[in-house]
Amino acid sequence: MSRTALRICPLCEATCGLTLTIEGSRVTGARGDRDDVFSKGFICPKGASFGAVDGDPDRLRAPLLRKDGELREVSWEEAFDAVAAGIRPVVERYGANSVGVVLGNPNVHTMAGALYPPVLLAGLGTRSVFTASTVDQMPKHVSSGLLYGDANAIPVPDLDRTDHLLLIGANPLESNGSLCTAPDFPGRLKALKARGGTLTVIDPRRTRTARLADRHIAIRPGTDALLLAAMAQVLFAEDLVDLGALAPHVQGLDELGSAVREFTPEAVTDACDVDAGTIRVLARELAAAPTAAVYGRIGSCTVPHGTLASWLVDILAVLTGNLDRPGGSLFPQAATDRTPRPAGPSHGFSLGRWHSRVSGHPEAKGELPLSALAEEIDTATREGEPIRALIVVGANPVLSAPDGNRLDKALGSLGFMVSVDPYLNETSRHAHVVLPPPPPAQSPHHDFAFNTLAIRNQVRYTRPAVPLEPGRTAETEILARLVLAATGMHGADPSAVDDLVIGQSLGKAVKEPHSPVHGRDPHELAAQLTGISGPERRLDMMLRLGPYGDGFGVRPDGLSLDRLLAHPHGIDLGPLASRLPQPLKTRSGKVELLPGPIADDLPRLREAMTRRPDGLVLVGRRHLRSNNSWMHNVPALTGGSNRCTLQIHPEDAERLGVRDGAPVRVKGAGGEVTAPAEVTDGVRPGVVSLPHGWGHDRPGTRLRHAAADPGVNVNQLLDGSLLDPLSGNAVLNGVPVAVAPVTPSVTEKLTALT
Ligand SMILES: Nc1nc2c(c(=O)[nH]1)N[C@H]1C(S)=C(S)[C@@H](COP(=O)(O)OP(=O)(O)OC[C@H]3O[C@@H](n4cnc5c(=O)[nH]c(N)nc54)[C@H](O)[C@@H]3O)O[C@H]1N2
Ligand SMILES: Nc1nc2c(c(=O)[nH]1)N[C@H]1C(S)=C(S)[C@@H](COP(=O)(O)OP(=O)(O)OC[C@H]3O[C@@H](n4cnc5c(=O)[nH]c(N)nc54)[C@H](O)[C@@H]3O)O[C@H]1N2
Ligand code: SF4
Ligand SMILES: [Mo]
Repeated sequence: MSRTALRICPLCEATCGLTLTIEGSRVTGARGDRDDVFSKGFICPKGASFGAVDGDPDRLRAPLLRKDGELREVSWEEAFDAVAAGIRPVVERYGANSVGVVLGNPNVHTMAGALYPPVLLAGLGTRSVFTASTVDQMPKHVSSGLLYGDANAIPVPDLDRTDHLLLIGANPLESNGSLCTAPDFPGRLKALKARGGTLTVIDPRRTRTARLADRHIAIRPGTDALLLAAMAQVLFAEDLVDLGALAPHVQGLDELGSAVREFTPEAVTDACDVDAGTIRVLARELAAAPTAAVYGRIGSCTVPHGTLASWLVDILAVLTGNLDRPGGSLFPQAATDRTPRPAGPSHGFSLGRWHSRVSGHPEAKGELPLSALAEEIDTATREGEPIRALIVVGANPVLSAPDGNRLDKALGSLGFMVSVDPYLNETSRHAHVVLPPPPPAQSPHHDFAFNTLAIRNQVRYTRPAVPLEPGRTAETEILARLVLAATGMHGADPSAVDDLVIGQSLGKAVKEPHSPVHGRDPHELAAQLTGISGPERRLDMMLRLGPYGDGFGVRPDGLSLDRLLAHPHGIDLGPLASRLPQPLKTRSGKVELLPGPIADDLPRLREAMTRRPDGLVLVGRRHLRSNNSWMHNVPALTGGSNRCTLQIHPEDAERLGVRDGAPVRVKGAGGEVTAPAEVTDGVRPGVVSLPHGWGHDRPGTRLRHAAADPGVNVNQLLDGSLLDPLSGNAVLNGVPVAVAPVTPSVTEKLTALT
């Protein structure tokens, strides 16, 4: 007998609602939930393979503990005893900073990842914090922090209403979108065109998204900040700046105009390899469109001027009056956002409050660059202790961060490491303790992060689709117990962590004059919380205190967990709306158009204007049926065009003597890899492309399918020294490489002859 259950898909940022078919405790099918208020039935091949991802036989079932050098299954008690024994003495002897924490991408796709890492970091008090953000979107956080005073205030393109979309370094037809949560992103782009709108794509590759565009600009990688600065220059020079309703909310317009003056289209054309006339047209089209949205993603962030490019994306929106207006880019308002406080000057955003020990990288948003993790482990300095113990939650930096080989070695040298990970993979194989979370069907889901980035305000929650298998521990409980073990409270009831957070949050809320619960008794409020678990009670609290909440009875028709549970397909909260000046937390209370750190970084951009290196540069790419480093173990999602090949333009291939399908050697500052060539004019001349997340050939892993077609680790080509200085983000795109055909060895030649 089969049944169905709803589950929000955690496999990418689009957060589609799925209807799972379940037989016993096994997920045997998945289709789009037509009644989902947001995704309305959309599903992609990854979502359709939810059952295979969920039921992967290589998923770990029990905790592993290293004994005599070997990882063996143990009980949860034994595992957490080992965690406490591994971490506490390091904290006590060497201080909190000698315990590192690494948080990977899947934390934004689980409830556990949203609710417990903040408590872990606060409780440990370590500054050795590294996340996937610094190989991803940290430049956007820094840009938002500087412009708006809040690193998490990220405007998203109003896809469904815009007349003109300028899309930079993003390929949503493969990625399904990022920092822009939109189920069926491809369908929404087609709808934009169908209603007479225009799509411009800037990408060194002719991607599936670029093929949909009215105009595709194959820019030279790493030069978007120059192109965007030139567009801003044109807007000023041609008197096209029109702030519209934004005028009272911004400061520094004249200074901005002066700052971009020298970035004329003629000055940047050689560096960008885009002709000056085209740059002028791009600027004029943006200004002329009734509404327009500018959107930049991976290709605009993971580059040497990532923060400047991210800043300019929003600057162009401001200059054309498109920030904070329907059809432009808007600030979402999620159901679990904090109670909006009245607009006005605030604390602002600071960078570099402390620095990394070895290379002196400034912190950004409380984090150090993931590129610096290896050196923080393997290098002793006088400034302080190296990292001796490491807590890794849902991260595989051996494949996702630069120079995996060095990191691999560094991890192997740690006194203690714990990984919360469903797989024994390239990173978790180094752990002394592996704590496997249950598969997604056994976990509840709410998108704390992605609802703050969604193109429509809405809220959904799904309880576990199947009960926890015997012997499993919910990831929320795993992380709560990890918090306790790491902070000296090992053995306490895990619900103590939730009670602590609830007590603190309510205690704070009742003191805030703008809170609906101002002046009330926090204990009385806590007693009103519903939910069958600590995490549900926390969700209930956040919903009730949030912008649409019932305010614990103040607004009886407002949101609460009970109300949400009564709407299993979610609750629509309406289209995005203008919100300024409320979201601003700058010291001036305005959008600060030319913040000091940005102005100080412009000379570096000026220098880039004159550079036009010859030689090949490397960019990445994504495939619809893949996800970073962990989905190559699912047969249904591998094969076909989802392969780790080096894409190279026919002209470059010809010049270098590279044949389609033949192995080529790629050499970068951090090392060398060999991959089959894929000769295609889908990449522009001078650019080669390898996808990331491959290289599943290390010993001691348990990824049987992935190991059969391991691919190579593109990040081995990087040495980790290239960073965007403001954000600490790794440069992953536009990296110089040398490419050569692999010359057959004598034996190979002989074999070919026989
Ligand atoms: N060259 C290059 N490198 C890149 C990128 C690029 O474009 N080019 N992209 C970068 C980007 S944007 C990102 S976000 C990073 C991603 O890199 P990571 O942050 O390392 O994330 P993933 O590879 O998605 O998965 C990390 C780990 O999470 C585990 N995992 C899966 N599901 C769960 C779960 O439910 N709970 C827990 N606890 N763990 C789980 C997986 O087994 C895996 O070991 O890679 C970056 N690296
Ligand atoms: N199928 C699938 N979906 C995913 C993921 C996945 O691995 N697979 N990963 C998820 C994650 S963690 C993220 S962060 C998002 C990322 O979402 P996207 O940003 O859409 O990711 P990509 O597909 O890597 O697109 C980046 C594009 O930038 C281009 N590019 C490279 N360098 C430059 C440059 O210098 N300038 C310009 N203008 N373009 C450049 C590349 O050619 C590429 O097409 O996707 C998410 N969704
Ligand atoms: S688009 Fe993303 S969220 Fe939607 S079904 Fe596919 S993987 Fe899941
Ligand atoms: Mo990412």
